[in-house]
Amino acid sequence: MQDLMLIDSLLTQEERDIRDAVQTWVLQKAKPLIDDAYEQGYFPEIFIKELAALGVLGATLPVADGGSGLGYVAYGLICQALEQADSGIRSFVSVQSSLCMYPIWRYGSAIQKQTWLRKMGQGEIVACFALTEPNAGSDPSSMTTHAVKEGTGWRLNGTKQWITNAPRADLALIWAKTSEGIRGFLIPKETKGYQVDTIHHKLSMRLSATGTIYLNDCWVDDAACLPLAKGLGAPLSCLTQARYGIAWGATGAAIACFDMALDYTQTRQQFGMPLAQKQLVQKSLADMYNEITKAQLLNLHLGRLREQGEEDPVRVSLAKMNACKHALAIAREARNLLGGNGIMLEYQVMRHAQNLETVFTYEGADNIHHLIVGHYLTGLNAF
Ligand code: TGC
Repeated sequence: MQDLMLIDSLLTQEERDIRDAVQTWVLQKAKPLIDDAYEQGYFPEIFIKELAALGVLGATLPVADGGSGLGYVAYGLICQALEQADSGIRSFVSVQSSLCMYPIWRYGSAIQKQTWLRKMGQGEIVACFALTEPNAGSDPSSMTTHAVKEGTGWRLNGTKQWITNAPRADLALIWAKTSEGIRGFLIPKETKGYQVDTIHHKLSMRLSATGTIYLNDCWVDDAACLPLAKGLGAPLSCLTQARYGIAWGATGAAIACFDMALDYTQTRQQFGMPLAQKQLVQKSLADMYNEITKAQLLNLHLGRLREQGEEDPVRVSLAKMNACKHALAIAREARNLLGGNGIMLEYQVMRHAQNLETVFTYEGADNIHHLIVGHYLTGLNAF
């Protein structure tokens, strides 16, 4: 995509290099497999080791803890480049990095960090983050999954739903109510009483493995509990990390749709000229480009603030809300510009539009982010 506002000049050489490396992987390795994987509904296993080799798992964590020591802007650019391919690939990386490695790094014991982080960064262990339940989505405080202290450990019961990576995960981070508030438990898949079902028949995010987790008298040792995670703020802090990556990722999907629409309308001849010569088409393209540019600048500014230690979940909500809303509109408009061809898998835009329906809703539905921003603006809690 053209860089009218010279956004590249705001990036460091290291940031451009990592983005370009991910874009090259997307073009050479990911794109050839995506259409089939999307249609069949599976996540190509080979991606896991390749993503690890690129250094994108746990990208912002210190190298000593199994990460790549990159800044937030570099991580954002990674998410943007990955979602230009498919939201499912960015989701895999988000869950592994922001929702699983981050909490172990921030809230885990030294032994938990040593046991899991390096292997997760190398793609040897895949993890999932289980907060949402069939009856506790936007309101995770109403979760019914609970852990009861028993001997030298905890006994867990409950059900978690819509869990990305769950069918493939070697390890699950389960959030459960305890007498001490909400706590996080690291549960290997072999643990007795732990069971996963794959959610089939999705019409969105077909490249991503999504599951339901059942905990039936699942007993784990005290060592499985994240010692520093106490209360709902802990899982929500992980969601802040993931939502930040989603803002960049959704913008990447929008870029892919814009690129396709621009290319298509420049080559498709109707009424004796390229579609792109029509005023209505140029207006659409200019509107799409405008929103992408604004989202890129907002995401970049947010990333720089975070690199300076300016953490604020409300800012992240604003960026997630903005990027998802406009990316979805751009994907739908790209589908419109491509006419009948827009519904075909080979033209990508419908796949992105389908994915963005999920991205718009998960890890904080659009309405939730509006209410978070509304709370900030008015001081009044509408939840
Ligand atoms: P509230 O009283 O506002 O907050 C409780 C405590 O948490 C703190 N906090 C945050 N901390 C860090 N980051 C954030 N984004 C935070 N939001 C709140 C808050 O300061 C407070 O701390 P403290 O110390 O005072 O206790 O909690 P509430 O119950 O009123 O809820 C507020 C609300 C609605 C905004 C929150 O519940 C929310 O964000 N809901 C949306 C939940 C969501 O995003 N769910 C998706 C879960 S992801 C998943 O499990 C499946 S999808 C992931 C995958 O792809 O697998």
